[in-house]
Amino acid sequence: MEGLSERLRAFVGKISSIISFSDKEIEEIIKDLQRCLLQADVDVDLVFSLSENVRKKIKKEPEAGVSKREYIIKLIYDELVDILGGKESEIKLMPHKILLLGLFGCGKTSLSGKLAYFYKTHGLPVVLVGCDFSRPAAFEQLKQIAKQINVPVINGENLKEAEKEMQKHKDKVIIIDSAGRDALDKKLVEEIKKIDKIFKPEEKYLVIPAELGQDARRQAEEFKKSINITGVVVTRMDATAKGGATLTACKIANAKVKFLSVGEKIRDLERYIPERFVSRLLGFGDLQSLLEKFKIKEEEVKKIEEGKLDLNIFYNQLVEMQKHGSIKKIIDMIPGFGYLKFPTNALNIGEEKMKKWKYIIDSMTPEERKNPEIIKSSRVVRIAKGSGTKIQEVNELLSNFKKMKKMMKKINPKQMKKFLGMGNMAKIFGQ
Ligand SMILES: Nc1nc2c(ncn2[C@@H]2O[C@H](COP(=O)(O)OP(=O)(O)OP(=O)(O)O)[C@@H](O)[C@H]2O)c(=O)[nH]1
Ligand SMILES: [Mg+2]
Repeated sequence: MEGLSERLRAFVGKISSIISFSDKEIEEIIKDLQRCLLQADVDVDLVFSLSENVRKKIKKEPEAGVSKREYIIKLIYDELVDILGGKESEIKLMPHKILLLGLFGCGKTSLSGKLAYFYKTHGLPVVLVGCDFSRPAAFEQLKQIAKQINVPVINGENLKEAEKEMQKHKDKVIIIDSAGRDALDKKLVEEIKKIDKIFKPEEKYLVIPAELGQDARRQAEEFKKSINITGVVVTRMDATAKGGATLTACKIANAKVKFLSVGEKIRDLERYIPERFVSRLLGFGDLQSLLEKFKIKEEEVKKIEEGKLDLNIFYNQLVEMQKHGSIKKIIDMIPGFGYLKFPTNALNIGEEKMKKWKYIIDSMTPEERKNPEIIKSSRVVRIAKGSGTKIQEVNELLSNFKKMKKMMKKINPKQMKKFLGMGNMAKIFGQ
């Protein structure tokens, strides 16, 4: 993965050093991004559709409080997350059966042990089942692994008997290792179907080595068609630069990647979370704080939409609004908002007062900030004292907050969604 990661980090570094984003610079950014991905063996069509998406969105003006540079990096981050699988896919953290499938040497047997260890460390008991009948040594290999992590193992040579045995382990995660073959031929399909019919596993994971790159797409599609897999595990992520291409190929095949194997040791398994993966690719530190910023804004929007305005949000929104001049003028520009009779004088607050309000809010307990309704007179006195303000000033803040909350409730959610872009109230007021 090093190659792709290094290139992407250099690319993000370059964006950070750009001062003005003219059309020429923007084209240059898109070309650089294409180059990074194509060099990492990502499917050409996918790279071009990603660049089209970026091109469409990149010229949009960022929300207030977000710089163009931050906006562009977040945009690229989102698009990368999308081609690498999008939303993290669920795994079952409860007793269930998992059948592992895949061609020769893709890492099924070692994965059985890694998964067993993973579920054990999540507090779930595990049993391993050996269903590789092609080599006499296969069951021995599985037994060794089971011994290493101290879990029971069932010999699946006689499927019906093994199924009976499995009945005794209903409270466990049952992991079934199967035989590999050179290709997904008729015999392999038949064998897997038989196991599937008798054991009825809830999950059927196709195991794919990361070095497959773009070819993973065909393999995932074939397995999906003949065996109806429920997910993919990509192994040997540590051993090749093609991991990114393999993951995007799975996305094209519409096969959800559940885990990544990143080494030969029993602990070398991690859940696949596209967002985390992209964060690592792009470099953690900087990006984390940037994402945090967007996340807080998104959460604010959600709370406002649900009418759960609290004092923290109220204050942040006021700060944003003060940056946008006359609120009355802004409201008048939005169709349908005039009738709401916004208490605009309650929102146009001078710098001095904003400072005082900040002291007041800082003197409240987290509970009070979240739930200002609990602030009755004795608390008001304490807050005024703590913030060095007058009781009237605390009451004024609380009354403005109430007005704003009431006003938010009058706006219908559709209207709200439309105007709350990335989450600052200034957006409702148009700008
Ligand atoms: N570096 C690295 N090696 C791995 C990883 N996963 C598996 N291997 C190695 O790949 C080789 C094959 O692994 P197995 O688990 O035996 O593969 P298999 O699919 O069971 O093979 P067959 O049963 O013969 O089809 C072993 O040498 C493993 O140690 C990984 O994530 N990273
Ligand atoms: Mg094996």
